[in-house]
Amino acid sequence: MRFPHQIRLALPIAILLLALGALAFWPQSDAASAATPTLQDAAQREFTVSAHKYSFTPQQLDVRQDDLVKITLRTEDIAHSFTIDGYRIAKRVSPGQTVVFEFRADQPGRFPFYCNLTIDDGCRTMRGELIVKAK
Ligand SMILES: [Cu+2]
Repeated sequence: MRFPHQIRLALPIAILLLALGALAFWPQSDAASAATPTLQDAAQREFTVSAHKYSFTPQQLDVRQDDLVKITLRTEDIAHSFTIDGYRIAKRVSPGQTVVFEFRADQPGRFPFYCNLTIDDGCRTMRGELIVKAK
């Protein structure tokens, strides 16, 4: 009567070994590792943009395509906005406030930014440019 007892022990162990073997040969997902290098090449770029009557400082933001761009926006006087149509960005900042936002500069090219608020006529002269250099 020893033999059946040994089988009862051996069976779970065999199943366990088979399961471990299957895990070892489980196909690795290449999708994630293939997509990562592109973004790893990209840098995070940080800018502080100050809006005031009637311009932005700085007026030009230079980044490379796929950079993660982080902008800290503030105003030195009245409310202003930082608007880039090409990236569908429109951020409003009030006095005493700081607005922080991020976007991936995935499209190369030159993108004007401006203040779209109409409270003050002078705001229409507020212009700048985001330049995204192609990879
Ligand atoms: Cu403005």
